[in-house]
Amino acid sequence: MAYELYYWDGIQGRGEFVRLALEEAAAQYVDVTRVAGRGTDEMLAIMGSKTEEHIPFAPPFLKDGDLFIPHVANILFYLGPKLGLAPENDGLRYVANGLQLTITDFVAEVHDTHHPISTGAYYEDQRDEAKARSAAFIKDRIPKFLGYFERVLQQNRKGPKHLIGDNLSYVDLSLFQVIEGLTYAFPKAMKSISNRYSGVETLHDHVGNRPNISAYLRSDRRLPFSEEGIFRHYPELDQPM
Ligand SMILES: N[C@@H](CCC(=O)N[C@@H](CS)C(=O)NCC(=O)O)C(=O)O
Repeated sequence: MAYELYYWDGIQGRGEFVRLALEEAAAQYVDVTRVAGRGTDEMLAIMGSKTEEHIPFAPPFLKDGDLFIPHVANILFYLGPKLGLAPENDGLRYVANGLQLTITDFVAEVHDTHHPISTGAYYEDQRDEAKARSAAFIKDRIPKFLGYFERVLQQNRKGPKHLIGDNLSYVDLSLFQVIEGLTYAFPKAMKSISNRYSGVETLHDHVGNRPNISAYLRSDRRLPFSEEGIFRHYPELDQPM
């Protein structure tokens, strides 16, 4: 049976981290809110259900049979072994999960660059705070997170091609998406650090050129970045590092 992915229609958002894993593995899945006749109402009905067991708080969530599995890192922890995108070794699966949770933290900080005060308020009503938050994010947090992932790559005893061992994992796919998103949101900042994190850049290029990922990126299943998602481009928030 096909996996069912629930996420807000029309944006990449956090759902994209799950889509990339499903696409790389050529898994059968349904992007439910994009299916005519199903749509966002079906997702909201599950989240608001008064009878379903184990209802999710927020999308993305995956439905596999009777199971609802929420949170990107948790979904990927579940899917990784089934899709052949997790380490074989049990202990290393927790290492992968730790790396993915670091990406979760990074993504939350990306979100806070444009919504530093309230998720529920308009960007325009928190623009000044967003400018201050983005400046600090560019100066301190991008280098700290990317520097960390660069070290993980360079210190991988199997070589710097992957974050863990010598096989592709879902964490590699997620780091690719982080670089895609940062490059969209903060092009000046990212240009100013080009070549600084060579291992991360190589991984990004390598993932983007994988046959299934490259075909997906060119397909209409890959939604464009926009100012509705997590990675938003507001020129006033972007500056060289
Ligand atoms: N920790 C969750 C975060 C989920 C999340 O924040 N989802 C957003 C969309 S990307 C949402 O709809 N949140 C609703 C809310 O927080 O009220 C994950 O990594 O999946």
